[in-house]
Amino acid sequence: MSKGNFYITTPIYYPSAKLHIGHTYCTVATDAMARYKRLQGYNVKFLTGTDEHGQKIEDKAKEAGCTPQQFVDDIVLGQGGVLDLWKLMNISYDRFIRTTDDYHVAAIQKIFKKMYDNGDIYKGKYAGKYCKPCESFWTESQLVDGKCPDCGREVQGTEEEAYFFRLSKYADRIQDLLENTDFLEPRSRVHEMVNNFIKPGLEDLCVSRTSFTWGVPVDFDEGHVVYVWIDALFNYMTALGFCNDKYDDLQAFWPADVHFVGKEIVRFHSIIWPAMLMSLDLPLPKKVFGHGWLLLDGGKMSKSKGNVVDPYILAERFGVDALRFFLLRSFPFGSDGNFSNELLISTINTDLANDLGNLVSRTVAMAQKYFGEKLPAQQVEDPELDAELVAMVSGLRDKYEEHMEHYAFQNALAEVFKVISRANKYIDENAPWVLAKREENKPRLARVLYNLLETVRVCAGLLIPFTPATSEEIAKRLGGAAMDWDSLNAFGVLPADVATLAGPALFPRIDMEKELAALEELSKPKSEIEIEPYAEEAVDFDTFCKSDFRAVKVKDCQPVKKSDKLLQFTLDDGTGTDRQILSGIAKFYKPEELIGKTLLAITNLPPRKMMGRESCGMLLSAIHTVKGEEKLNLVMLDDAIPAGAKLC
Ligand code: ME8
Repeated sequence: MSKGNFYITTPIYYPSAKLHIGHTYCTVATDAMARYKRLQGYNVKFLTGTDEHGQKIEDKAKEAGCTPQQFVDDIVLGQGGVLDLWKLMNISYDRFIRTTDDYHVAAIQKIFKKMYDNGDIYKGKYAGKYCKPCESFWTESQLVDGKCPDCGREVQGTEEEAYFFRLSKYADRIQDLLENTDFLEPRSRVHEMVNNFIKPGLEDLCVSRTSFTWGVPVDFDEGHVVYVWIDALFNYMTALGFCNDKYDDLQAFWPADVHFVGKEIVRFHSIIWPAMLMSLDLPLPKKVFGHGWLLLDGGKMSKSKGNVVDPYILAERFGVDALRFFLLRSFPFGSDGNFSNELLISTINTDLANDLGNLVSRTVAMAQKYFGEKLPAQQVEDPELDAELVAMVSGLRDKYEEHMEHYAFQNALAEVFKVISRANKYIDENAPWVLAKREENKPRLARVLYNLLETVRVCAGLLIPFTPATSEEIAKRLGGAAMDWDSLNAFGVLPADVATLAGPALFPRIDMEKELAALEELSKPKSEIEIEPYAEEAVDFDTFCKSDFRAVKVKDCQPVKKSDKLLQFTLDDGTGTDRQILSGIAKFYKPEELIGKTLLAITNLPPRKMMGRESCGMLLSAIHTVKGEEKLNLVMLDDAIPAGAKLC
């Protein structure tokens, strides 16, 4: 029986560049929450998607020489794109929205018109500042040192006819919502919103643009496109069927239970979004949670700063579950966290390899070594030795739940790992290898191992939201153990004669030094240009000096019939007699562009026949590869150098 519906969303991502570990962080957190709610028995709708309009995308597409639609299609659907990344990271979204989807575009037009009709959107003149990277309008007074208060970059002055949304009208209601309800969390973000944006006076918001076209057209006023944030924010409702017939889930899932968003877009979600919903008399989402950033060297990762961390590389090297786990174990979700490869590796080694991995492999290995496939049902408890572990395991789910309900992933995981450490200590206290020495201790030994297997079951079950594939594997190793929500609050769910299955280490230990060096190597910017490897064999000076390099002038150059490679050169080599050289460069040059040029030839090679014609020497060229494509340039000398001049 479902406990009810639960609707959770990530921000929809700008496909202006490939996504990095910061984007992955938010999506993994949302996925963990969605899986947790499913585990509890909720009917979950998890929405993610891409926010594809706006001037930034239009500009990027222009730079890339394609249409904006082609540009976003490549980043969303292309190899290594958004969909690929979510598949790799095992993101269990139920719906994916693209703001270029027809149903969404038509819905946004209807929504804009509704607010125009109810008087909350009106036409005026916009004169102010615009930050293109943030797609944000600012007034002079909001700028910090004349720059965008969000990202610190230059803003541009703009003046254009535009539509405005009466944000000012909703200032009091929004302030009340923020201050007197738990709509926005963490609470620290409330003070920031109220003090920085509401108290100084909420101004009406410019909600249309005429200076670019890549957006949802205002259908009743040609030339205007809808401000990208209106287009983007309403995705949370159009994806359920608001103002469209594509879906029919609005009744069941709106209002959203929680929107997870990064801290820099809390303003849009906690001021503009509820104000627009108020304008349309729609229920407000129950919660907006503003998470912190993953920082690199103390600063926010961004493609433009060139300091992004590639989730593909990390997932490939460490495994998807290890990466997911690290992101939520290492940083408190509501605050910023400093990403580093050292922290990633040490988290994997400590928690996953040493604590969890060892507990699973030691326990299963001992169960098999001492009893074969199944534990014997005859077991002896020792209340004194067992009580603490059993109590910790039995109380774990409630503690974990308390933290998860507050989006405190790190604390929830800390509770699980306290129990895992306790279980490892329990192994040492009970020394199964000593018990195994005497037959009469076998029933006690069986109970010790049972308690450990039961501990592993509960911990692995509670880890499902974080490490879904590993939890599934552990369930198999415990003979297909139950890991449903109710079973995670009880001790003694495994049958006494549980069958175990051995397997390879869940998380092999990583050699920190070696791995850091390998990651360093991988993070070096790769040139798209490849050059030929240098010769390893030395050539002695005298041999080299025997080569006769001469400047030659091209008198004539012709294609060679039946050859798509060869060009035939007639060259002035300064001797008074023409020299003929054939060269396989037809792919790179048209014969006529070479006539008159001064080239470099090696002239004392023995003559060779090619396609029945004699070639007396070789023309020198420079070769390299760009993105796998071979490039060749003939070495051209200054035309002032006379034919026959010797190069030495
Ligand atoms: O903001 N650490 O899209 P976006 C943590 N299209 N989170 C990070 C991060 C980092 N280093 N870098 C980015 C947008 N993010 C809008 C959303 S919703 C209606 C429209 C997070 O692709 C960032 O905080 O720029 C934001 O929540 C999300 O990635 C999407 O960023």
